[in-house]
Amino acid sequence: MDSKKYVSEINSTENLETLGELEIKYLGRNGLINDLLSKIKDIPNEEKKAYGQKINELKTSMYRYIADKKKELQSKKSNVFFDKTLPGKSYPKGSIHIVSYAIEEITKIFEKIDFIRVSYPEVDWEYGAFESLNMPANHPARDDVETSFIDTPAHSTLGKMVLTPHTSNGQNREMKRVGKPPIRMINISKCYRPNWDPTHTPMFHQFEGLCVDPNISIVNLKGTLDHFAEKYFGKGTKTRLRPHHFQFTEPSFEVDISCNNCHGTAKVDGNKCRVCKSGWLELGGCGMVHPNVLKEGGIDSKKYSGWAFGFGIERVIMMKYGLDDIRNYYSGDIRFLEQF
Ligand code: FA5
Repeated sequence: MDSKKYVSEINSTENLETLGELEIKYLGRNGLINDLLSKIKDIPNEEKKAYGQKINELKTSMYRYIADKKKELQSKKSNVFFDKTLPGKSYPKGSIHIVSYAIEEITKIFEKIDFIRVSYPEVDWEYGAFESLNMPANHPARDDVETSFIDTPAHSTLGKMVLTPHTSNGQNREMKRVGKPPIRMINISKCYRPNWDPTHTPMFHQFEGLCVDPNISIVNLKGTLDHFAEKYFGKGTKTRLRPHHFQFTEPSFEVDISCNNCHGTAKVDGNKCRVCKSGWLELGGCGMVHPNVLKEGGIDSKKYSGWAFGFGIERVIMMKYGLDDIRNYYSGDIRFLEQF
């Protein structure tokens, strides 16, 4: 081959792509060098040695020219002018989900006052979800219209498997785990109920507080709720208890917090507050742990007393930011989620 031809071809290449093509053309599996080597069988024996040497020299020379050209083109590429003053490209930023963020905030508030964060199963036996909580077999919440049952064989003593409708199933487990009070639990987990409207989703989260020790009273409960309300919703937020009924607490209450929009006055600029209409917003349920629940957890109800509460995470977020439809949290609509 005319050596001038390949040298000028290689030297006149202006980019790495074309050089790559030339490398294949000369040195590739079906390239010129291999083609010449395959012809060695047709060369007379006495000329074979010289022929082979010539091809090897050609091959080495091609390698060298290609390698030199490659270096030259690469160094040209890295010398391309780079303007440091141009504005950078902005990439979309991710953020943690509004519910995960609230879980972190709530955990921190309770950990600071010595509560231990636990997360008990979201699939449990009827015993944990109802029986251990003083809820007899005929309790309406145990109906399959209210609770989702898992289609597996029932346990001989613990009953059927359910998707837990509340985090109160953690009470019995925590009493048995700790054994001897003091107990200060904050149980955060997923719950399931067949509901779908602006304030209810089939899957939601609750956080459940449980405190058991000697001489624990409603005063401790109210103090803890006030502390949480101020830390989570802001200074000056108050709580109030209204009598209610739960099977697992006696007495039982519903908890309200003062509305941050009207500061509990029910009026804004002389008009009815559009957020609460009454000065108060409902947070969830609470009460003094029923003696039967303590007994079932292996705790002497004559020696110890306790309180418990259970609130919806989606609900507290709604109240904090003045949102009106919790279904948006799970819509996957980035325009809604990226606001937080
Ligand atoms: C209970 O679930 C009781 N276990 C709470 C409790 C615990 C009382 C300990 C006493 C002692 P309730 O059914 O009211 O209570 O639910 C509590 C909160 O969960 C509600 O206020 C609401 O914020 C939230 N919640 C209930 N159902 C849903 C749902 N489908 N979607 C979103 N949040 C819900």
